[in-house]
Amino acid sequence: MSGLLARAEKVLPGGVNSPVRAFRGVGGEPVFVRSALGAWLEGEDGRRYIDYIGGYGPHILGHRHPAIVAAIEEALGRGTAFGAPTLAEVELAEVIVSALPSVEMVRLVNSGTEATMSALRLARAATGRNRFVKFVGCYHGHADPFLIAAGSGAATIGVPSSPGVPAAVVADTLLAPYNDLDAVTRLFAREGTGIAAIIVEPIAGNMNLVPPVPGFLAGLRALCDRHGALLIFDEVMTGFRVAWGGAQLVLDVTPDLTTLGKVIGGGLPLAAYAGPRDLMQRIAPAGPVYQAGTLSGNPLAVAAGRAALRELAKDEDCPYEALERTGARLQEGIATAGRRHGIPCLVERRGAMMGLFFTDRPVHRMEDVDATDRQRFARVFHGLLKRGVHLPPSPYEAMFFSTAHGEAEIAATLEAFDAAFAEEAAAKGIA
Ligand code: KE4
Repeated sequence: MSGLLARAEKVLPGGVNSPVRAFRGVGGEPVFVRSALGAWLEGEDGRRYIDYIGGYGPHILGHRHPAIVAAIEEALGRGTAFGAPTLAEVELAEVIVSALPSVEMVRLVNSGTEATMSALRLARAATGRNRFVKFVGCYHGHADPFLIAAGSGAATIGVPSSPGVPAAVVADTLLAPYNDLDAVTRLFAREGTGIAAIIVEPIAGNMNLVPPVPGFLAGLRALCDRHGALLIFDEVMTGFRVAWGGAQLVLDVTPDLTTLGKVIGGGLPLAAYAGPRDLMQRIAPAGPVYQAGTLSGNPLAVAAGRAALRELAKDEDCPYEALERTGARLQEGIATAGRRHGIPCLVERRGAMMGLFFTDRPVHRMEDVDATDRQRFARVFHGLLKRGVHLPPSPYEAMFFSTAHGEAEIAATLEAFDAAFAEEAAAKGIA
């Protein structure tokens, strides 16, 4: 173990401040990052890596985008946290409202966890019901009600349902396999009048990238309409990542509430929950549903988020069109390299997020991900890392790329994949 990790583990559980960073999903020691710029990370090890973690989502424009840096510096010149309303947070909320037809009002918070726990509280208050449906492998942050069969980091440490969460709390959490509309239909048949909401990642990104099968989300919408439950789209990851606005526009299914994060904070701590006026007006102080936050709407985070969305909203040189071109080349290049070396792999992609699975079978739900060759993922992960390409350190995490991933980064990435696959094929005696 390097001195740095040993030192970190003395004062930080696992040496990290978020479990997935500890490399438990792939083995080995994490790279401690000293700085980042564009598509590149620079490690304390003095090495440079093409970054496909992307901060787990925020850095769709690359690290230290000049417009975001300038916006933060300008805001810093006026202060950091006032505990008072600011014009900037109103303007950010107005941009979000303009981007999402399902949204009339927004509440800014500091993390995706806060956004989803607050959206659930609101749904329970609005319906007078307590039960809700989540999907195995979806991750909605670490608030108690969601920490059962969770994805993301919870899946890498083998405790998708955490100790410390009272059984009474998760008694109201109903589970179904992702993409299994029949299972949800049966839950409503059994519990219908007691279910406040369904919360779902419209494109799942916390069991790696698992897209919805045709009809799945529309089916959830119909079930909620039929039984008077609310549909919550957790777009913390997909919001403004898969398209301007988010997955709900691409997939043409309208949720009752939406949670957002990552991209809208431009790399600083900012998230949101949002929806129609009649629901959001129930939130204190407009209504009785309490939710608060000392640093909510923090001026630096709001400045970063506004700058990011301003860049993403540009028509000329549309970032989403560039990301689509980059994504198509990466996806095809990696899949081709897999075929070339006889390594069965599935490369999923939606917009600027991508999923890599070592399997020759379809992947529609968590059990399919569990059945993929996760040991191979770990070996290829390290084969890429030593060649200067840093994927998220887990077979349960999606890859993120940015507008800063240009020709050189694409070429170097595909070269590293080809070499890593060749190395894997040779090690496994694959002709
Ligand atoms: P945070 O509380 O970590 O800001 O957001 C929780 C969350 C909620 N909803 C979705 C769809 C999310 O993807 C997340 C957080 N995503 C993970 C990445 N898979 C965070 C990475 C980490 O835990 O360090």
